[in-house]
Amino acid sequence: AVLGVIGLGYVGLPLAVEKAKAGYKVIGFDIQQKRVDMVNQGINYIGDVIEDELKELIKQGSIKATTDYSEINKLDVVAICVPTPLDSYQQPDLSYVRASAGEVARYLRPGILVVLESTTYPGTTEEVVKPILESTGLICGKDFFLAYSPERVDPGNKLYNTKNTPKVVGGVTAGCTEVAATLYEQVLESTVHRVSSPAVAEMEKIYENTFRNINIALANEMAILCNRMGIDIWEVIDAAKTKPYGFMAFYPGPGLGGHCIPIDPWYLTWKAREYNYHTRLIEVAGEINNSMPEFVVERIGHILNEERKPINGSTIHLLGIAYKKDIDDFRESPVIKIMELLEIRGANVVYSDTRIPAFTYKGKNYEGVELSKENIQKADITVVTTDHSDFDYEFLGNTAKIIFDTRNAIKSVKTVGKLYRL
Ligand code: SAJ
Repeated sequence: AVLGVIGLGYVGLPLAVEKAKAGYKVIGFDIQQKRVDMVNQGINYIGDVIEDELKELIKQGSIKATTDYSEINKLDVVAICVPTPLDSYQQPDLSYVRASAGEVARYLRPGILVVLESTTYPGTTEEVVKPILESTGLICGKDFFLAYSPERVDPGNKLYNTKNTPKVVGGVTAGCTEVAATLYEQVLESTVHRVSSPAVAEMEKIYENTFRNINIALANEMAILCNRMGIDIWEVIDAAKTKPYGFMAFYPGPGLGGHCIPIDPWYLTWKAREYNYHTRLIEVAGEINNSMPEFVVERIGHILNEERKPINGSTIHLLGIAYKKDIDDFRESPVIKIMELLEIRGANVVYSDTRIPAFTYKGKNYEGVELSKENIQKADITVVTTDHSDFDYEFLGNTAKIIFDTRNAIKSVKTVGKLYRL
């Protein structure tokens, strides 16, 4: 069988590799020629993909990538794994999903299975994708099959990957569910959990990510309150974790980054309005999470004030730009927001992040500096914003005058200077 994956990003490429390893012939589709060329040269750009495996699969001819969507007419199955971002009005932007469904419709072949994997609001598969495909005159469930099956990749997770993470599948008809579930059972090692409709599968994914968002917001609110009360939130969480049942530790941080957790709940908020429901908890959690960059900057101000130093003119060294540890992605990273807020206040902000040696944001180029003795000693304060494993925290503890640790990364390290924590 020939399988297609539309969208060769952090979801699509690992899925394409898994399907090819399972013995399928895979065609990857992407609008970015650069990505298509890299895949065809066996060059990997996604952390969770093993480059040697990709090279081997390309050499065997098991995988190829193309920007020519007409090759969809060779497929038995196609998975749509394109981004579902928010637009500038915080509204769902399904333009990539619609465009991909449009291409599939253009080359729709009877008998094909179409699976939407992108995280989206409940109703998308039946209300958006199905009509586009049925505009061809072919009937869903009869002439072709359509299902929703959410991706569950956790970038940088060494334990769980596309292959061994349980998969949820919901088809438009019982037949669609069966066809899709059978495919995943052949491709993945993990269990496949069938649900009665695409909407159930869409909702369970959004629920998973909203669950994380809300709980992180609670941890952040507790951190703000503990700071006012002079209580160490990290000690509180470690103590709460001793409860062997019914408690799940989440940690405060400089804010919520990434392209899923901060974004997905707003898809639900938007759809809920159609049903006259106001998702208050999601909105309050969003306000709390979005307030963390300001909270971090406020704390930096207080700490420098202790040294009789204004933020204005101070050199502030941020450790880590990525939105979470051990990855190289800075999209939606709260650290960028912190940088902006500090620069507005006249600070001289420098950063170190080996995974992100340089980046451009709002037309301005930023270059990282190395975590050297000289750079640390030049800074008026060193802020741990991303707890990358490869930062030398002992060295930092022995060198920095003042450390503000927003990730509890320093933990048991001896510090010669003053150590503050979120
Ligand atoms: N964060 C905290 N405190 C925590 C946990 C996370 O502040 O206790 C922050 C992180 O620093 C990061 C953001 O939240 O900025 C999101 O982190 P994340 O751990 O949820 O990781 P993502 O967004 O890369 O991937 C998540 C997946 N992660 C986990 O379940 C651990 C999973 O929810 C989804 O498969 C994935 O989003 C997705 O694609 O939906």
